[in-house]
Amino acid sequence: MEYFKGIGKIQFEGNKSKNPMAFKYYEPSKKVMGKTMDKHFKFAVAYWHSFCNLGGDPFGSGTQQYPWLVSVDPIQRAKDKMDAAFEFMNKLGIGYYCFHDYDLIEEADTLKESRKRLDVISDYAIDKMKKNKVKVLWGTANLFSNSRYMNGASTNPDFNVVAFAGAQVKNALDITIKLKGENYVFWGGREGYMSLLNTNMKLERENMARFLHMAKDYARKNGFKGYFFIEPKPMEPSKHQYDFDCATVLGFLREFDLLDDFKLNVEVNHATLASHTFAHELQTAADAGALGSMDANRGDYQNGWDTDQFPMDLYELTEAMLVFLQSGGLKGGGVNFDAKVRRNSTDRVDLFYAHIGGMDAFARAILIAERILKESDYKSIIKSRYKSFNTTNAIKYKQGKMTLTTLSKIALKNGEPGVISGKQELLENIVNNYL
Ligand code: XLS
Ligand code: NI
Ligand code: NI
Repeated sequence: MEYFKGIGKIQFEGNKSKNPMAFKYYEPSKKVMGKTMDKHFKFAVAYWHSFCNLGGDPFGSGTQQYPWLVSVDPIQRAKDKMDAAFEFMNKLGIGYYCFHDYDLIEEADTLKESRKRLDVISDYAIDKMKKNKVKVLWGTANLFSNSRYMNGASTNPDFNVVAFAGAQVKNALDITIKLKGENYVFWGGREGYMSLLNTNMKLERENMARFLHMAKDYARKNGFKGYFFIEPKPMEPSKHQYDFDCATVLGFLREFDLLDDFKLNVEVNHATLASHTFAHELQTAADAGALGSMDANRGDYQNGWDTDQFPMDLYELTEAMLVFLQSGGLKGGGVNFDAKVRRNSTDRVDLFYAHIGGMDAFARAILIAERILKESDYKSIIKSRYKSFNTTNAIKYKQGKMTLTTLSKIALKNGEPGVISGKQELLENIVNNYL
């Protein structure tokens, strides 16, 4: 069955084109800073938002009528959903997808039965992936939807729930490895707390680290070569999540000796929920050599929750691409559209508009960032801002060959420092001029 009727393969037509079903900026083979766009980005579709989520919100049920979800048989339903997903990815020309275990197929009543279902659908996926040029960017386990995880998964106070989560992660790792997934994600939606009054935070964080070590050891033993990613988010659904932001997660990974295998998956709106910019979070991850992957979306200036809108904000993305290009890109990951069409965007074609727009926004932003770096004074302004660190004394300082006493002597000799402008408005103008 064809689910997206009347839609052909989406082509690059350039920015003069008025065709809403064409890329204006995303040209997979175009080189930016010596690397093709498709390699820079490795765009991925998020299975959950695009093929499972019916658009329900706390005030009303779903609005989407997905023809691939009508069969009464859960296995058939999963296969139909996969047919729709592969048709969509082929037509869009997107090379990757990301999934939670129970996006691929619904969870059954028992663990055993769920595993059987996962085996069936991953066989089906292997077959589809052979016939199509589509790969798995990352897999993950949904350790937050089922009510058994209401007090957490690996951080649950009940060891039996921890064990259950372990079984689920083992299965999710097995199918990710089976599908040659390039990475594996942990997003700890319920790994946190609602009230500190009932929480042993120290034990919960230690348990989380133990759990991650076990998962990593298991996956490595079973041939997994990719990276594990932690996806920081400050809150929602928990009031306080342990993986608050990049800096918090980096501290955690260092504390528990996980930084070699674990990198970060940075999501735009998770950054803003943590009161950071996306660029700040990317920079924090990159500076630690841990910028693994991105979840692309955007939040809303008025709403303080995870709206998961498709990324459209050119200014935000350009700032992000400046960090991305200067830090040498992603470690193993790609750009996953963890975004959903609005609840009232109910035509099948809306899913195409959303992804075309998101891919074009990233492509346009990277082209702008490239020009800023190559043509403008942006880099030289920053360089000059730090030029005092090239003096003999400052070099000694950077090499750690200076004491506080010497530092003090320099100050006594040089006297009051001059007034030096930070030039923020000039830099903002430069960015705007290239937008
Ligand atoms: C939720 C997260 C989630 C992860 C995968 O806010 O973004 O979708 O990406 O579990
Ligand atoms: Ni995400
Ligand atoms: Ni999110």
